[in-house]
Amino acid sequence: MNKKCTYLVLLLVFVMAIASGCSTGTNEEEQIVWRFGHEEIRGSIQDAYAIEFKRLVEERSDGKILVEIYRADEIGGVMDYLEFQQKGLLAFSILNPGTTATNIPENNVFYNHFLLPEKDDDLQELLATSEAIPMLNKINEKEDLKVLDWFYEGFNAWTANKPIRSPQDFRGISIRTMASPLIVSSYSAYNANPTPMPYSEVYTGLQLKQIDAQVNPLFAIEEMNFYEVQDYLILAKQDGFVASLVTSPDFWDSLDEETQEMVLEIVPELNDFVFDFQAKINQERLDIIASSGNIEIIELTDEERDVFREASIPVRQVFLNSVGEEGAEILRILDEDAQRIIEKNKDQ
Ligand code: 6CS
Repeated sequence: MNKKCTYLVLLLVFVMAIASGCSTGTNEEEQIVWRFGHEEIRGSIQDAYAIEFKRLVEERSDGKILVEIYRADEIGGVMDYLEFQQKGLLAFSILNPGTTATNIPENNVFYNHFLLPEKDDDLQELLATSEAIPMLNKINEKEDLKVLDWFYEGFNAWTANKPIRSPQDFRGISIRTMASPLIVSSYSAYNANPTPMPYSEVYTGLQLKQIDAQVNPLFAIEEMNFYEVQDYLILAKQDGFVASLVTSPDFWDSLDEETQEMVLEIVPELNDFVFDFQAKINQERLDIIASSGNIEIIELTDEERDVFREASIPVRQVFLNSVGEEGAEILRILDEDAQRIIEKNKDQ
């Protein structure tokens, strides 16, 4: 959606209320509306999270608060959603670092390849316990994003129109990535031509062969139909898709203590819910992709992954160059904690 259009739609949507939480109704009981934006389509992981958030908030506020969900591209592109959230035009949003790191480079920490644990349970433990997380949240708060939750949507897989088993195979391949500069650098380091473009244009881009490959979690590859227009699905487990539930500090501070407590009680429940949901839906959708007979699935061997791991090492410096001392400390702590958790749980 172009900027002019976006703002016209927004004007329509928000003309009745300037703040993210507006009141409706005239009688004794005023109803409050919270606008909730996310980056994905109906049926996605972010949508399941938003629907569960809506259900719990409406139930626990005894219907006093109504949550309105805005999905991908309904009132703008993801960068618009980031801007609306920072300005408090949305009450809550789900945004991933591929979006927020264009403004807050520290959030790219999750997109350092071969950093996050491969096992879902280890990754979940890392997000729940690492001291790096509150440090990262502090940085976000300075940029008008209050992070309430970081959650996992599954590992990122590649689809391509030719088999990719080594960085050599990426030569001449235009791979669509999100706009975040670190993601772009990661694929340049593998010899590919990273080509950022909006999520909603990827299917057509692949179909028209404007791009040769893309990277996303399995559930997204299925629901966006990317597997229909690609020949190979490559599982390298190089990184994971971590998203955040955010609000704006001003909106948060405007809530009374009881409402804040209600949200803070709901968030860990949502985190558990979405962790189980992502495991289920990613497996189910991998099965759909596999049984379609449309695409060959290649799971890289440990040796093949090691070659990519090696090629990804210099990109850590790209991350370090984009952040200050605090960002460097966040990477150090996250890496150390990930290694410790992997080692501790290795026999489980
Ligand atoms: O690739 C993207 O741009 C998107 N991928 C997912 C799975 N969620 C939102 C994001 O915009």
